[in-house]
Order: sequence, then C-alpha cells, then structure tokens
Amino acid sequence: MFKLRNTFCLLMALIVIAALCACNSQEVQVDDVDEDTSLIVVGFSQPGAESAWRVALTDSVKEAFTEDAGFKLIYKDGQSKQDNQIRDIRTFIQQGVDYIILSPIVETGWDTVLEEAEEANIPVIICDRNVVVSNEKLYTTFVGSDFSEEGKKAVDYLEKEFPPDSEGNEPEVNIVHIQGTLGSSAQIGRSKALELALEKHENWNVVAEDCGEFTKAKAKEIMKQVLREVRSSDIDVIYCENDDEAAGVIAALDDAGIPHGEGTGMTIISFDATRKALEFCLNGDINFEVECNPLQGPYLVDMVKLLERGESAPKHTYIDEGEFTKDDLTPEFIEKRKY
Ligand code: GZL
Repeated sequence: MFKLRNTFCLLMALIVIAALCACNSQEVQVDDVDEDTSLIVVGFSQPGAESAWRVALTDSVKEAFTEDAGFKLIYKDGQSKQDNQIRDIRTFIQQGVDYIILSPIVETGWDTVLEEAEEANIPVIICDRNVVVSNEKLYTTFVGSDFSEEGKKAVDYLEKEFPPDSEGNEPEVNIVHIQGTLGSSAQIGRSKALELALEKHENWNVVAEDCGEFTKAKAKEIMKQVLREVRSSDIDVIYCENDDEAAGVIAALDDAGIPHGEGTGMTIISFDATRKALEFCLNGDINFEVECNPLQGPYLVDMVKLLERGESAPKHTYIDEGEFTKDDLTPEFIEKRKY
C-alpha cells in the first residue's frame, strides 16, 4: 500500500511540474501572425513618446502602413528603454513578421538581437536615428536624418550671429548646452557639431552642459539649476538639442523673468521645427530652428515596397530638412505644417 501511495504522489508531482512548465511556456507565447494574411506584416519599435517629434513620427508611420495600403502594422513603445525595444524586436521575431522597423533609442547594443532577426530572415529597416553594429549587413537599410548636418546648420547660424570684428578678433560666446538622450544619433551628431565649433573658436565657451533627455521637464529643471550657478548676463547662447528642451528652457527663463530670444542678447537654438517651436520662433523667443523631419512613414512604405519587388535598397536614405528664422515664417505657414 505504502509503495502504491508513493507512486501516486510521484505521478501527481510530475503532472504538477509538467503543468507549471506549460504555464511558463505560455508566458512567452505570443499570438502568431495570422498565417494566411495577404497583408505585409510590419513590426515597428519606437523608443518611446518622449517628445512631440516622436509622436509625429509614430503618427506618420501609422498613417502610411494601413491595411488599405496592404499592411498590418504592429506598434511597440519602448518606454525609453533599450531593453524594452530588444524585447519588442524578439516578440516580432516570434510573431513571424515580414519586416521590422526600428527607431533605436541609442546607437549601440543591437548586434545580438539583429543577428536573431537575420537568422529568422526578417529584414530590418532602421529609421530616424541610426545604429552602430559590427556588421552593416545586420540591417537592410536606414531612412532618417543626418544629425551632423543638422548640427552644422546650427553652428553656421551662430558663426553669422557672432562674427569677428573688423580686426578679426572673435567675440566671447558663452554657451549653455542642453543635450538630448546620450548615445542617440541625434545627440551625438548635434553635440559633435558644437564640439567642433568650440575647437575652432577659442573664445566660445560652454558654461554649463547637461542631458535634458529630449524632454521639457528635464530641460526646465536643468535651466533652473544653471540660473542658480551662472549669471544670465553671462549666457549668450542656449543650444537645445530638441524643441521640447527649448520649451523647458523658455519656461524656466520666463519663471525667472529673464528676457530671451531676439534682441535680448540671449540666443536660443533648437532642433525639430515642430509647430509649437515655430510659433516661439515667429514671436522671437527662439532665434533659429533646425528642422528634423518626422514625416518618415511614406519613405518607409516606399522602402518596403521596393524590397517586396526584390530590388536592393540604398544603405542610407537621408530625408529633406530645412531651417528657419522668424523671417521665414508666417502664422499661415506654421498652421499648414503637419507636425
Ligand atoms: C531625431 C529624433 C529626436 C528628436 C527628438 O531624429 O531622434 O528624438 O530630435 C526626439 O525630439 O525625441
């Protein structure tokens, strides 16, 4: 009898363990993509929703990759964490999507998961920011911005704003630098341009520098701290690496009653050229806007269609981007902008 009970208990234990294992495997189980769908299934991994620009990119991709256009889009928001994006890409692989579009929060750390996508024969399109990988074959094509060129536009503007005098003497230019997410292509390119300018102009000085994470809240906090440490009369330029940071800087200056922008001796530079920032520019609060174009959905659809036709994609496609001062702007122009 005792032997029988032992066997029964052992059998029950094995059944419970097997059931627990089955449950665990369910945790990573994802809905397989409907096998017989005629739609092209695209997994889209965004780093987050940190800025108005980012939301505009998401909207542009969603508007382009519709079922009417022949696509099933699966959108994932990485909540500003690379680990989440890597998890999302693995989910796309398990779901058996046809393409992965990745807007990488930072440039490095993607080799392993891109190798997994390659092993699964899923082409990866990088958009917006770029990746730095051991082998460029790990992604099919890049569609996005040339951030070094964006930074150069900002520096060119500053060089015109602060020219040498008739004897060639360069003015002293004190700069507050509010960086974007460290390690992102946008931050690397825009910061690099300023670093090169500081090497070129010995009288240009960074009096304060910190990372605003491309957000209004963090930039406002940084600017309030800067104003505790640096006299506002000693600040000639605030170099904001996106419009949300510029909005935070303006809020901090307004709270402190410090005039800024056109005719005040405190020049504000920003990147993205969102509608709200262009309104700041039109009213003189921001002196110079470098456009960073988030309307990448149509470019990406064209790239997927090209690959579907079996054609080879160019490795890099840089999208058209401009720059603005108040003289380029009218309320009607701003109103017509898509973001
Ligand atoms: C640039 C993009 C940046 C924007 C920010 O392509 O990666 O990220 O400039 C956004 O507004 O947060």
